Amino acid sequence: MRIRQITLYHVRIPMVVPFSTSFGDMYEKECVIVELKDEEGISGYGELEAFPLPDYIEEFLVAAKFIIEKVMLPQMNSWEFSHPSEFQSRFSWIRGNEMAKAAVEAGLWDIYAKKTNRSLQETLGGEGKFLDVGVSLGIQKNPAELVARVKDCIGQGYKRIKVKIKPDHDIAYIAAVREAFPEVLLMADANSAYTSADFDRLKELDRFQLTMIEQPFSIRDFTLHARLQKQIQTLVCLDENIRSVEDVEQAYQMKSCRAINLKMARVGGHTEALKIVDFCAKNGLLVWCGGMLEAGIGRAHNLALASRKEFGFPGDISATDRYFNEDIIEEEFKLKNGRLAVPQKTGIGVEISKKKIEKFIDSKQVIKLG
Ligand code: OSB
Ligand code: MG
Repeated sequence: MRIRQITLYHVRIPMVVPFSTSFGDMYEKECVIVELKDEEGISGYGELEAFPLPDYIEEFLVAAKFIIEKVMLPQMNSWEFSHPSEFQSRFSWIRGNEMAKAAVEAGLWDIYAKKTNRSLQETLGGEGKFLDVGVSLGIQKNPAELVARVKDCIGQGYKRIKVKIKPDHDIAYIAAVREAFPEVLLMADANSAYTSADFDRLKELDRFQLTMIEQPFSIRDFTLHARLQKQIQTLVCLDENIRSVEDVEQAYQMKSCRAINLKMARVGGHTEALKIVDFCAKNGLLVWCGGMLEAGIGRAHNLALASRKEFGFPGDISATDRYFNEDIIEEEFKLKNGRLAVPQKTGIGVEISKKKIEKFIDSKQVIKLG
């Protein structure tokens, strides 16, 4: 296979409610939809999930877009591949920049699935028509407000609730939710907001039967996470730290965590994600699918991957209406009994809506390859 043309659609989609984390507030989903076209005119789609600022991890949107446009694409001139996994070795010389790589690789997987007449789900080894999913709630003004939002999500059928925390917006909030909903699958995500000075605070969270605490410490730390995991019953989960299967191995060797939030965008694509899934399954780490407030293309990719049976826990893959009034694909992901349908058509199984993209577009570039 050969890629002949690439289109980059830079879009900004307003969010239904702002999403507040320890690193900032998000009012819209700004991302780049990558459309690859091969020599037979088949299109494959990926979504660049890097955020506008380097506040979640180091990678950020214009830098990632530059890497795709000015660094990777010129090197895809006359590049032939027979399987999408070849992309990883082709671009292994580019350090980091996992989200840029994941966006392009995702398009190749979509084309490959379409050419072999299979769904992406089947291509990635997933199964089942529906998937249990959870919801991730941003930091709220006060505990009562959080309880109200949790109640609403449980009412809608979500199977698991994640609550964003930061110092001073943690124990009272989690205590209130746990008191109101003693049975709900509940977890907390700190997005690296704590330091070694906060150990006692974090240990206090151990009494709320949380299923896990996600990434309390800094994005390169394995040592403090290991020290915490030794002192609490609750699983420590790593998110920002994990960019490759080697990072998962290091976390495992150092006992830094017992669970992995897997975002294919953060680890450079499906090829690396599959290696991580395999490593976790073999070594008894709980692996589950995280989210980046994806638009429709990214969500379809996540659903296909998360339908692999190794994913033992409902992911951060909520229905479209939890994020947006309108998305950039024709379909809407709707919650049914706390589950989302995994697209079953060939490829990613969803269609870009050029009309909807038009509403949200910032800029569009078409690049032809030789
Ligand atoms: O840490 O998992 C995270 C959103 C933006 C940035 C980081 C994270 C998140 C989420 C939202 O928790 C998950 C989702 O619903 O997409
Ligand atoms: Mg997280």
